[in-house]
Amino acid sequence: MAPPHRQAGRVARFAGPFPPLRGSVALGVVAMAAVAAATRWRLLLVLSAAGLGVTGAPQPPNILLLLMDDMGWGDLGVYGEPSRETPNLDRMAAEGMLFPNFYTANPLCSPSRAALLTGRLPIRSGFYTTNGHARNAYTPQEIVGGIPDSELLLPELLKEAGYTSKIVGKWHLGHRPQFHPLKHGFDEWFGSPNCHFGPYDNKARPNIPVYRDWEMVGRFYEEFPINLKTGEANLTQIYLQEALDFIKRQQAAHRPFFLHWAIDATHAPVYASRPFLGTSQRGRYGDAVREIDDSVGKILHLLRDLSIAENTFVFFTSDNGAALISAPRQGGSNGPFLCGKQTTFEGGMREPAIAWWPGHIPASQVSHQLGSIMDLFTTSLSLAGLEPPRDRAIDGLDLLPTMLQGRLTDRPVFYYRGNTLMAVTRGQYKAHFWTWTNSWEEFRQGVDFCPGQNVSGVTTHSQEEHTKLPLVFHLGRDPGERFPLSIASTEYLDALRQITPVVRQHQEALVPGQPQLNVCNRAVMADSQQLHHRGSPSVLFCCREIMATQSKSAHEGAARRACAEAGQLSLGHRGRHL
Ligand SMILES: *[C@@H]1O[C@H](CO)[C@@H](O)[C@H](O)[C@H]1NC(C)=O
Ligand SMILES: *[C@@H]1O[C@H](CO)[C@@H](O)[C@H](O)[C@H]1NC(C)=O
Ligand SMILES: [Ca+2]
Repeated sequence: MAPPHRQAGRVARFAGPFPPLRGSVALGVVAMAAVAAATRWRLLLVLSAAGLGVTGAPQPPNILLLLMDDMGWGDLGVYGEPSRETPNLDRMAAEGMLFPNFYTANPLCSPSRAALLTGRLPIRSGFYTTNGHARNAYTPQEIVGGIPDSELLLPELLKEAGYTSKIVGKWHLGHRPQFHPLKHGFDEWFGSPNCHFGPYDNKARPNIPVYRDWEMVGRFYEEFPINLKTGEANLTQIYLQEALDFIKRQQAAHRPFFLHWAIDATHAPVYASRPFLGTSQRGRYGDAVREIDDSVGKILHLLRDLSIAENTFVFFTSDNGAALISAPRQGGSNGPFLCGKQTTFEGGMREPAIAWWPGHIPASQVSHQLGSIMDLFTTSLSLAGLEPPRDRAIDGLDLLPTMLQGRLTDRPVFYYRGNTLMAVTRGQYKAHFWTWTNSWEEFRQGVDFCPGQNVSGVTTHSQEEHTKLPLVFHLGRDPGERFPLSIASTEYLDALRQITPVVRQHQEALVPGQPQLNVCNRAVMADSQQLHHRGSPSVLFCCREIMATQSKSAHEGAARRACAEAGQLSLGHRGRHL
C-alpha cells in the first residue's frame, strides 16, 4: 500500500478528472469513500463490467505524449524564437503550464527515449555503452542490443489500468524482434525503429524499415519517400493521421488511451510536406517546425471536438537539445544555452516542455520545478491511478502536485554521457565533474557540437576531469555556462555543500544495468561473422566510434583489438586507416 500521505494526495487530485457519477454507479461510491482513490476507478470498472453500464463508469484520463526529435529549447515562439511561427504550441502553453527548467535524461535519442518509457536513467536500464569513457550511444542497424525484457515500460504498466497504447514514429529501443514495441506493452505501432538516415544502397545496408504493428510496410526513401534535395516528405502528415485516427477509435470505444507521438521531422535530414515547404523565415528546419505546430493544433482541436480535452493529459517535449552540428540549415535553436545535442551543457539537455489539461492544470502558468523526461513515466502512472514499480530504482517524479497545486520539489538533475556522470544541477547550481564536447580528431574533421561558442576550459575537446574541484555555474544568472564561480568564493563552497551529498548518495546506491549499446562487442553485433571483413559497416562504425573517444578503458582495449584484427585500425597508430 502507498503511504497515507500519497493516498490523501490522490483523493484531492482525482476529484477532478472523473465525470460525475450517476445512477446505479452511485451506490458503489458510498462503499468506496474510504478506499484509496488510486484504486477507485478500477473498482468502478469492475462494477460496471458486472452490469452497471459502461457510460457511468469513470475513466482515468487519456495520456498523450508529444515527443519531438532534436528540437531545441529555443525553437518555440513562447520560448522567444524571434520568427514567432508556432501559434498552436504557444496557445497550448497559454492554456497550460510551461516548464522552462525541464531536462532530458541523455543528450541522444535512444537513451532519452528509454528513460521516458522506463522512468529510469539510462545507466540503470543498460541504455549506454562502455566502448569508451563518456561516449553517447544509440541503436544503429547493426546493433543487436535493445531494451531489456526486465525493464517495465509505461504502456505495459498502463495495461493494468485498462489503457490501449500506440506509438507513432520513432521507437529507437532496438531492431531485433524481441525489442519490438508490441512486445513491450504497445498495442499499436506505426513508425520506424530508427532515424530516417539514408538513403542506403540496400546491399551492405538496407534502408530503414517502416512498420504498421508487426508488419513491415515499407522503407524510408522507397515506399516512404524523403526528397533530400527539396526536403519534401509527407511523414508528418502520415503521423498526424495516425494520431487522429487512433484518438477517434479509442474515444468511440470508451477506452482510456496512451498515445506516444514520437515524430522526427526536426531530426536531420529535416523535412516538411509541400504546403509547408518554403513558408518559414527560418528555412527548412522552420518549415518542419511549422508543420509540427500545425499538427499539434489539429490534435488538440480534435480532443476539444470530441469533448475529451478535459479528460486528456497532453505533454509536449523533445528527446534532446537541438543538433547544432546540423545548424543552421538542418538544426534548431537552444536559445541562450551552451552547445547542443550530444553534450551535457544546457543546450544538449534542457528541453521545451508544455503541460496541457484544460479544467485541471490552470492556464498560463510557468513552473520553475526542475523537471525530467523521466517524470512523464511516474506522472502518467499517477494519472492512471497506478504506483510506480517498487522493485527497482525509479528516477521520475510525479509532477501532478506541481501541475495541479503549484508545488515545488527539491530534486537533482543528473547529466550523463554514456557511463559517466558529467554534471549535476541542484537548485540554481550546476556542477560539472567532467567537461567534453568531442575529440580534436572529430572537431578537425568539422564536427562541432558548439559552433561559434568557445568557453575556455569549459567546451573542451579533451575529456577534462573536475571531480576534485568541479566547475560550478549559477544557471539563473548565467544560463549560458560561461562564468564559473570562483573556487575561493563562499558561494562556491555553499553550492558544493548542497550538491556533494546528493552525488555521493546517487553513486553509492547506483547499480548500472548491463550495457546494451556496445557497438564493438562481437556478441551484440548483427554481422559478427563478418567482423573480420575489412570494410564491413559495423567494423567501420565500431572503429570510428573508438577513434572518436579519448578513453583508455579496458573495454575499449578489447574493442580496439577487434578492430585491429579486422584490419581497420593498426594498434598504436590511431586514425591511420580512417
Ligand atoms: C506527398 O503527397 C502528395 C499528395 O499526395 C504527392 O503529390 C507527393 O508526391 C508526396 N510527396 C512525397 C515526397 O512523397
Ligand atoms: C578556445 O579558446 C581557447 C582559449 O582561447 C583555445 O585554447 C582553444 O583552442 C579554443 N578552442 C577552439 C575549438 O577553438
Ligand atoms: Ca534526438
